[in-house]
Amino acid sequence: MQDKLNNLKQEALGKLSDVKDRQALRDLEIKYLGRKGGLTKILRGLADLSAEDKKSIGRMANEIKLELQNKFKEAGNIIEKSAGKGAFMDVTLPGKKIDRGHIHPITIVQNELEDLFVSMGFMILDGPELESDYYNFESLNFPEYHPARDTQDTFYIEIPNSNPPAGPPVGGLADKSQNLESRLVMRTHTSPVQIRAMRKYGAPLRCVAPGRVFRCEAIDACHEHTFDQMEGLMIDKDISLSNLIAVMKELLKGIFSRDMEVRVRPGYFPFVEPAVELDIKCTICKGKGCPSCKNSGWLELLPAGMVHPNVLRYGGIDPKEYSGFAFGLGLTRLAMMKYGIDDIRLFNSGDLKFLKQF
Ligand code: FA5
Repeated sequence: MQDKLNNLKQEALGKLSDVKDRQALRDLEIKYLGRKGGLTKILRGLADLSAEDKKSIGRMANEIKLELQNKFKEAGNIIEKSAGKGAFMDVTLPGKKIDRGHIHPITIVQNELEDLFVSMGFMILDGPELESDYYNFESLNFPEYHPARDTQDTFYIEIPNSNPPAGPPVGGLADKSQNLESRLVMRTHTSPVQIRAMRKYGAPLRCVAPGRVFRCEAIDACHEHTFDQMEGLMIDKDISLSNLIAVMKELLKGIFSRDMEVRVRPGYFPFVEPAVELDIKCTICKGKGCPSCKNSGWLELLPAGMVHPNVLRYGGIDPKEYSGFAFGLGLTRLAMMKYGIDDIRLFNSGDLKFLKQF
């Protein structure tokens, strides 16, 4: 048995000196030291030996096992080192691609519209998303009791001792600004920027105000709780519905670069009189009816009208001298129609498969 062990050791060491790679080393280690390897087979014979031989042969077998394990380890280190030395780097291979961010589809449409309106002499304005009840409703001719408030439900937040607005309305309207300025809402539309702009810049005035708005909504393919609008306002002497229609046409031509089928119907908003609703034929179903247009074939896109005299007064502008039009474009829906997106929920989904298409 001693001879067998010595032979196994010599054979293993001889083969080890020829090994050049990791796989061959692993195979050799299994062949001699593995559970079914040569050394284990020899050790099975220990059972037939006397107690004394068992002791001495057992010790010898352990020493050989330890020696071989060390030699395999050394050989492994040498192989790893030489693999590192000879490693080849191909500097002509393309590098790791770094993912670049890109512009969100709503921002693309917003940027296009901003360029268009700037070319027509409009300013681009911004307003707070957390807005006062006063600017969001009261000064837009929605008094506290007005049922039209129900169409734009949102969250109310009470903040005592906050700042009052810039100044009282002109023309004898009750000034409730102190009370209503301290009651805040997540703005339900971009229309409050109308009053802010009038008070800051006076008349004449041309501005658009894009931004995010919030509503307590039942969500579906064409309704979100958080979506984007773009407010438009033009105030000057002798502004009429014809000016409004001309600007609406420019807007649609600029975005779609083709004639779009639209319909105009009477609308109602307390802050414009008269009010119109411009709907666009659904580009998803081509007017046949689908979930994106609530099966009507048309999508409400652009409500508008002539600014109500009370709103001009709240803005500090004399309605006897000036008139104006305003519109509130549904920017998110416009992006749906422009790109043929059939579900509004995709915009805020954070789904990269969707976003990477733009
Ligand atoms: C308003 O918000 C008015 N402030 C618009 C306005 C401004 C009228 C100036 C007159 C003068 P309305 O609630 O209809 O109106 O919303 C305007 C547009 O926003 C709609 O035509 C629609 O395109 C879009 N919109 C409304 N609710 C949602 C919603 N839940 N999800 C996505 N888009 C919506």
